[in-house]
Amino acid sequence: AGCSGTGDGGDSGGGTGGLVGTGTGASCVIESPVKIGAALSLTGGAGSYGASQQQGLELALEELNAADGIEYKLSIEDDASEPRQGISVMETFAGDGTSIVLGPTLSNTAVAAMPIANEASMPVMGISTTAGGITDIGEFVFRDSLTEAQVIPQTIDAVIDEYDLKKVVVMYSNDDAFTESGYEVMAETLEGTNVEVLDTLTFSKADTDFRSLLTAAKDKNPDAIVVSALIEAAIPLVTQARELGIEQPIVGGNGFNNPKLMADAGDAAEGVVVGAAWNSASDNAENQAFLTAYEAKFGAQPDQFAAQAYAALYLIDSAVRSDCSAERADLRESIGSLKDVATPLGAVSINADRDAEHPAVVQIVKDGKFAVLR
Ligand code: 1QQ
Repeated sequence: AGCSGTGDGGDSGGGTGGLVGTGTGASCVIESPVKIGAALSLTGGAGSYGASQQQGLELALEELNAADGIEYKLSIEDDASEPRQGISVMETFAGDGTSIVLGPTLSNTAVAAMPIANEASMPVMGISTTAGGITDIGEFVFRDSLTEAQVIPQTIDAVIDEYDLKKVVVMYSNDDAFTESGYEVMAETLEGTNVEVLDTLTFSKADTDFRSLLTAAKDKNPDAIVVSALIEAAIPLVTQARELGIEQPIVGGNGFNNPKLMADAGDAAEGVVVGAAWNSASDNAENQAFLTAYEAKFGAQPDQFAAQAYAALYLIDSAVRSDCSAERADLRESIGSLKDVATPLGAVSINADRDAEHPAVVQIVKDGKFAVLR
């Protein structure tokens, strides 16, 4: 098979010679190392998500670089969980010939930083961003992370069914792009059911004392509390809810998909329900291989964020090999055409909105671990 790449992809980053190779698929050979950037929250409030993402990427990088024909060079930079730092990291990647950037970790940072990539005609792929509208930033913006809108409705439906919910209290932090977007999906989903929303309580993502809000919630006597929060708020919120005697199910959005919840909240996390983009128990071959390799490399079990990061590098490799080019413009086309790529997340396709499609799962914390609710 001949190479379908056509030379200059309109890339202004410089240093892109040799990014169009010969052959396709497994036989593709690209001369220059393919530069992949990652803007991850290694410090700051989202640091626990970023640490998992880094490990997922490092494992995939090692595996992919063992294959013939393409060498990937991965550069991971800390976005510090901050939009400003995310912008600065993205500007550096846009100017240094990087083929594609993964991240930033938070939607709140992504909405500020991804426009820089899009304006530079450099593909960028969110690997944990779940707020609505992210890929609307432009035609170079992709993600392999399912959105809140793809996960929350089935999660709420499952909880209504499982616990025969009639009335809930909703809580969310109203100063973050992801938590606000997650709240909107929760509210809309609940509106389409017979469940009554007794109250909606807001807080800041920096808050750590939820006792007065939780007392107000408890006084309403809800059947469950539905929460859109990042992990740093979720941990004290769940802990204090149980301390105040709230035994009802707590239903969380993507921010809760973090084993730090069980590590730090301990028994209080039991019974928390959360929709997830990755089923750790999935017996598909890619997932089983991922679990084994991750455990061997890091001596720990991966979480959803590691799985999504790992899957993203495989999606990129699949795209690069499909037309044997890592030029930015070619990559934009080839990522947009990905269909049914086998990953630990299941078979991933990129849809017309440049979002990922693959199965989701509803999980419940049981004995300190995420288990499948349904
Ligand atoms: C977002 C999220 C966070 C939980 C990512 C770590 O889903 O910011 O979109």
